[in-house]
Amino acid sequence: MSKFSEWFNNILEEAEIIDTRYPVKGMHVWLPQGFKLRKHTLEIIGKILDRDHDEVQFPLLIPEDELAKEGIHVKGFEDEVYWVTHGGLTELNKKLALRPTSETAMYPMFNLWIRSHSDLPLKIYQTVNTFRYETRHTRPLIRVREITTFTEAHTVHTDEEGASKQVQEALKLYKSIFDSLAVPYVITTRPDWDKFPGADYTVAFDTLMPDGKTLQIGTVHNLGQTFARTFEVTYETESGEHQYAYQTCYGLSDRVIASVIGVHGDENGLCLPPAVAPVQVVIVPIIFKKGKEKVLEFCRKTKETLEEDGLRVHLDDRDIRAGKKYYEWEMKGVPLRIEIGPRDIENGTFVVVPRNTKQKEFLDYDLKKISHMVQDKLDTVTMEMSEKAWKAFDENIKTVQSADEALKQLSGDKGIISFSWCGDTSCGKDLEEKLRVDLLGVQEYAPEEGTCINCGSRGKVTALLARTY
Ligand code: PR8
Repeated sequence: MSKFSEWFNNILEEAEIIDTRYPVKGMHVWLPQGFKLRKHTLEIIGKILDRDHDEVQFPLLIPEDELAKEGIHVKGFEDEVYWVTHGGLTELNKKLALRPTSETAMYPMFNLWIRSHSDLPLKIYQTVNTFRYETRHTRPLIRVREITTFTEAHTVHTDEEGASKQVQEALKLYKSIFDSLAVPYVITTRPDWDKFPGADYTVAFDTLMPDGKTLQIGTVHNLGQTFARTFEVTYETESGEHQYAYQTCYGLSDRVIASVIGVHGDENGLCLPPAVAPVQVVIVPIIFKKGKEKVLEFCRKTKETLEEDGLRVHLDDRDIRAGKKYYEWEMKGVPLRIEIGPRDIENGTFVVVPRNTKQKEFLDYDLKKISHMVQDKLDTVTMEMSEKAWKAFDENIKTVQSADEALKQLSGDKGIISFSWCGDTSCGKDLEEKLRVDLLGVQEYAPEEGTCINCGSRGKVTALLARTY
């Protein structure tokens, strides 16, 4: 196990995010702290999607014949599907699949819903659990067999242009989601051999974990007309003709939360962006025998005021050493600590300590302005976390001129490697095999004039490769 894996597994337990001891491989229990983190993350995702998608919910079970309808799609998922074969003791006439994703659950319904061009575009999403019998090494949140926060959006358009515009729109939405979480990313168009089963093309977001391996944290697929033809998703044009629609879909998973934990964490534990932290501010009273009640009263009033202004605050008035409290809340990743002691009250000040820098600062205590001041500090924390994460990320993207140089880089710090590629499938696959890496894909807007680092012919694109999760 790598050092990062060990850190990751320990922090999930110590910070009470999930319990991995559930007796089904790849399926875990969300604990109260983790559930809050999950809830706030989903709120961000939901808020952004709600701008122009409608939320819906489809059943978990998909009839075998629907799942099997789209040949390429089912081939891509056939070894990952869990099946329900019995209802009690009765064998079912038709097996039912636990959804690995919901195209084949939704599109037969789209066939019923969509009649005319005026029904389009259709843009929906749902946040549900999906099941994939992953055969590769499972890891909590990163590769699970029950994905518990699968947020899948599905859109339908009258024409090709509508679908490709939607892909760009989805990329924008996902950028703003990851930006809110201060998680850096690269966006690439996946090579053909790695696209979503049934898609015309797939565009993916990848971030970098501290061990130098990339994690795919979101994907946007242009489905063209493949599924529309299979499921008869048609509409009537203005002139009365019947046409197949164009579709896209895009999805996020528990990996979004894994990336927040992995990207920002440090040797002291979690470091959570304020937007998703279950507790945004912890108040630690500095108590001496004398004046204890007064300090507590100040702390309570501060908590009340901050909460009234919409912040998530915890007052830690346990009768234990302040140092022990600091350690615990740092480990849990609370973005800001406030300390109030008798001397602060005397001086009309209070202390703030941001989790990301741990630099103590004295501020003037004014109950009327305190929420504003604290919010300001939290905004600074978000900005600094984002800057730090992007800087580390950018430093780990290296351009190489040869396959040997790529190999050397991968055996050291790993990270992401940018290189000139001819774009040929057999060359790309050969490179993947030789270097034991994944070709993430082609970077957008990066036409390249160099020489392909593998076959030496003309480089047509700038591509990225990395060791991946
Ligand atoms: C679709 N259909 O399904 P996708 N554990 C955790 N996260 C995972 C796992 C796993 N086992 N497998 C995939 N993901 C499309 C789009 C509806 C929505 C995450 O696409 O198969 C990955 O981050 O690419 C992936 O980008 C995302 O789910 C969507 O899955």
